[in-house]
Amino acid sequence: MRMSVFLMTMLLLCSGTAWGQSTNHVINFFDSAFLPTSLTIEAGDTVTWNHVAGTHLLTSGVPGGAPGTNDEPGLLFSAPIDSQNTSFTYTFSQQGTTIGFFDANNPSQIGSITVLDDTLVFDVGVVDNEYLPVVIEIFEGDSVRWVHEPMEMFHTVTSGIPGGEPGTIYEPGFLFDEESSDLNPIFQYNFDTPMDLPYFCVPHVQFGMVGEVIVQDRFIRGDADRDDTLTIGDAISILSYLFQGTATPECLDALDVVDDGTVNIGDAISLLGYLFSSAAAPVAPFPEEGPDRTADALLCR
Ligand SMILES: [Cu+2]
Repeated sequence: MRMSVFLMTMLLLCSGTAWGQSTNHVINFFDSAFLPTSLTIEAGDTVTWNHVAGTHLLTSGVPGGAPGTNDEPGLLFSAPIDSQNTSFTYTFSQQGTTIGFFDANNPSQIGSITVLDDTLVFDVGVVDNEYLPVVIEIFEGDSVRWVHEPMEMFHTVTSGIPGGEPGTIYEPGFLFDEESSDLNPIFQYNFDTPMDLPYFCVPHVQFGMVGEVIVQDRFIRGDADRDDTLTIGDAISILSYLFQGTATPECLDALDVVDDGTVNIGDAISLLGYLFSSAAAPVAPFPEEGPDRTADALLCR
């Protein structure tokens, strides 16, 4: 019963986030105002400003904003919005920033777009003398929150392994050593570098109370050779892995160009189509590096 409540909570937490799909947001220009004046969006979303009435000059930044920053008027975009030019669309990829905009024909009209970053917080339950799930896969920048269930006995969340080599992440408590109890029911840790981190409960490790956090590397989809650009070399890398028995790449996720959870010849074909015959671009994370939030068995290490 407790287990199913916990799982339902996890599902609810997960379903609150839209993964992978970009959304278009609309702002309407009226005669002397635009609405809404501010939006909070996800990286990769687009915003379209539409003409309803008046003659406007949509300008990024803030009036008198510092040169060389996103506040500089017109640095990111500048577009007339009037009866001839009835809409303008911009894609926001700058994570974790707020970007201003205003009407240069009426500079008291200012607005802003806040772009959320794409890190997430994942829950691990500390329940029935177990960590649940035992293994959790996240991406660098994400956080894990260990949640001690009420009435559960005293545990610890201790990084490393018993007897692990000193000075490494395997040394007990090298990164963290926290109690998980009714007095300290939540412990949260931010993982900012890729690693495979084992952890354990000091009183119960001999009964098998261990867990693992797999912190994956952010990647660009299609960038099979991890040089941060998409070229024919990436398609060759995919084909070499499939047909020539080259070593298994550390970031198989990057080879899964179409994000169907497997690496196959279709990924190479799709990448070649994008590079040479204007076929569709790879799905996110692309063109910026980022996490892959679709559930599949492929990892990026
Ligand atoms: Cu324990």
